[in-house]
Amino acid sequence: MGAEGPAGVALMARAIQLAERGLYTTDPNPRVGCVLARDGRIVGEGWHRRAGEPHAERLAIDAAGESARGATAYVTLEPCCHHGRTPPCTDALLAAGVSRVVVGMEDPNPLVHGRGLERMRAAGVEVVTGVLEDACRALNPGFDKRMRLGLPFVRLKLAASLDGRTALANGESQWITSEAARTDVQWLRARSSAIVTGIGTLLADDPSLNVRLAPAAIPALEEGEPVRQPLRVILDSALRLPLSAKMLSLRGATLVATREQDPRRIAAVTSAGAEVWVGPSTTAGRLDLEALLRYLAAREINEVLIEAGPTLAGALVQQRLVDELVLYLAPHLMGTDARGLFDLGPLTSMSERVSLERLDLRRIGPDLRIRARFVDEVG
Ligand code: AOF
Ligand code: ZN
Repeated sequence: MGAEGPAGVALMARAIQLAERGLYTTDPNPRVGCVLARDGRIVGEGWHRRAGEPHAERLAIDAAGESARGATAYVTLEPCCHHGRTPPCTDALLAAGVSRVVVGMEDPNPLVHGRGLERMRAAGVEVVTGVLEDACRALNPGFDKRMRLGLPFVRLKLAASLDGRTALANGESQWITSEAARTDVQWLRARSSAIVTGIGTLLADDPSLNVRLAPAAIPALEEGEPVRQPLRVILDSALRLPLSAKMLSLRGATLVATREQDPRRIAAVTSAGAEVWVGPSTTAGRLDLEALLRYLAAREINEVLIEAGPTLAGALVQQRLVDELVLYLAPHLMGTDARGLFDLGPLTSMSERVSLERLDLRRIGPDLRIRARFVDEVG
């Protein structure tokens, strides 16, 4: 810990802005920004763009050149001290002669986790931590949770009418929300490492579950680079996936999570272009959702977007596996027998209510968007 005056805090705010440029491209790496300043004046800036490419600190040092000597580095994440795809940033900062390092948060990666800061201190560099920590942490909810708990950050996206209905009793459901809300969802997809849905939704809608934003809409992409497609994950206990499902012919990978072990069925789905993961069952004989999330985290999946019907949404909420709810509400009333958002079963006492907090409300075109955190989220 240590104090940082308003000028320093403003420089960290700038580093956060830089880190945000990597929102759609750094996966599975964290989004990181770095500002080098001397006497309060910025002499170099950098942000991490893509795994395998240089880290934020390296780019800021290169931009500053000789001016890095004696400068203060403002970094949203603790500088790494390990050899990953790229060499340690601690060594680069020391070689460049940086004399102070101000960081937003420790790197939760067990390979770093405080050791980067220790190394800088041991070399006589003044280290200040925890500056705009909450905002720095918010850059990487998935990376942070995966590194700490071996689970991805789970965001549940739902759309309903103002009376909380998602489909008519006869199942008719498409186009509840506006075009503007659906574009907003495209940005949620674009930042996610994986999009999860259930086989019920797939059989009903044959969805694409892909990102359809133009590459030019994502400034971090260079000329000719395609938009990153999140892994599509289908929960399909009995392996009912039709081999003609639209998403199998789209760019990006599809993973089918199942309990079905029949090698012929698995081979058929595999040859149609999807990967099959045979997961464990719960005592209730359902696919173990937590085991699936742990498996995804082990595959470096940081942020998961769930786009599902009331059965899967209810099961995930009941098992406390969801971190964030993003709910779009369209200004319609859909009537008594229409389907609800979550199958949670009837509660018998108010103490069983599921609570949310930190509500954020915005208008998206003609619709409302509510974002909120589940109170007893795991992470
Ligand atoms: C930093 N600055 O800009 C980033 C950091 O495989 P590598 O070499 O890219 O290393 C990835 C790890 O480095 C990642 O898991 C995280 O711990 C850290 N990311 N560190 O000092 C950066 N992107
Ligand atoms: Zn680094």
